[in-house]
Parts: sequence; C-alpha cells; structure tokens
Amino acid sequence: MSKLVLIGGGGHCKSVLDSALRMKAFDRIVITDAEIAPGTKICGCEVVGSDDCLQDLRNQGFDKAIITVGAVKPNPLRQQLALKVASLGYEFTSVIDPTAVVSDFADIEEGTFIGKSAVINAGVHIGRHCIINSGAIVEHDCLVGEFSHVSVGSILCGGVILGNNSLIGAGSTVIQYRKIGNGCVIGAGAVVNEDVPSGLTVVGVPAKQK
Ligand code: JB2
Repeated sequence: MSKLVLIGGGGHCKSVLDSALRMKAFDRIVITDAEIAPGTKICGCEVVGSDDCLQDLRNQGFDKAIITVGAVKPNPLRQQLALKVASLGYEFTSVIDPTAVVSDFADIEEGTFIGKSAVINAGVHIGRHCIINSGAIVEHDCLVGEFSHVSVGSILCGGVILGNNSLIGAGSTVIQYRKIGNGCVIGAGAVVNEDVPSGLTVVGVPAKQK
C-alpha cells in the first residue's frame, strides 16, 4: 500500500478521488490545491495546502501522485504540473474505477484516470496522464496519446488514433479508423467521420471545422 497525493482539488479531483477510494489501494490520500483552504475535506480527504507542500509530503512518505487539475480544452498546466511532480521524485499512478471494464489486452500508462463504467477494449494503448471519463468507450485497437481527454459518454470506435493533448467532447463519436491529431478539440455531441489534422476544433454532425 502507498500514499497518494492528488494535484488539484476541483470537480475532476472528486471523480478521481472517489475511484481511488474505491480501489482500496492506498493507505492515505491527500490533496494539494492552489486556492482551496488547507483543512478543507473533499470526499473525506484533506486539502493540505498548495503545491509548496509537495516536498514535505514526499519527506513524509507520500510516494504516488496523479494530476487532478482537469481540462475541458487542451491545458498545458497539466503537463507543467506533471514535470514538477516528477522532479520531486513521485511516481505517477493510474486510477481505474472498479466499475470500468478494461481488457487484459489493453495497456494503460502511468498517471491516467479511467472513470466509472468506461470500457477499454482489447488492443488499446492509452498514454500517460490521460482522462478517460465516466461512460466513455475506447474500442479495440485505439491508440490514445498522452494528456488527451476522452470525455464523459464519448465513443472512439475501433482503430481510432488520437494524438496528444486532444479533447474528445462529451457524447461525441469518432468512427472507426479515423485519425485525430495533437491539440485537437472535438465539440460535445459531434460525429467525426473524417480525419482531423493537429490543432483543429471541429463541431457538429458530421463534424466540421469551427
Ligand atoms: O497549479 C495548480 C493549480 N491550478 C489550479 N496546482 C494545484 N494543486 N491546483 C491547482 N488548481 C486548482 O484546480 C484550482 O484551485 C481548482 O480548485 C482546481 C480546478 O477545479 P475546477 O473544478 O475548476 O476544474 P477541474 O479541472 O477539476 O475539472 C474540469 O475538468 C474536468 C475533466 C471541469 O470542467 C470538470 O467538469 C471536468 N469533468
């Protein structure tokens, strides 16, 4: 068993924390946040202070971390925080809600969150520090790049290749074998039936450049 620090105490933290508690894999869990008052409890766990506390926590034996500042668009802060936390000697852990269905033939890299009732099928690879949120489906053979976010209830059909730091909006669908580049935003509810080059935002059904 190990001790876990969640970096960021907002809405996304609640989702990750609830799943981390359900995993029963951590002796103790605390939170750092830039604005929330120290001593505040979130799902029964304490906000201990800002990221200035991270070195002290490391000295106290906290060894695992996950970035829980979320993102509803590509957010460089998540990468900056990951670099800072790694430099202090923390190992990143994945948090996988026990209700998620994850194939034995899928790979999930460190620091990634898999939310409630998400489905990750065989042949999938998910990179570091991704968010696969509640009810998302990542079908067979998809590749998901680091720091990307597959939002609640969205679907990547089989063989989709998603780049780094991209957002698949809530309830959207990407049809099979399409490629989405780095830093893309797919609007909520979109249906993507063509490849999306890096840096583009697309919305609608079928999805078109905004
Ligand atoms: O540098 C920081 C920092 N900057 C902001 N370090 C730490 N430790 N915390 C930081 N924060 C904190 O992140 C803010 O003080 C705030 O408490 C939190 C962000 O919370 P918020 O609820 O605004 O967003 P979120 O990132 O947790 O969630 C968004 O993304 C999720 C994926 C929301 O839009 C959710 O609805 C969404 N599901």
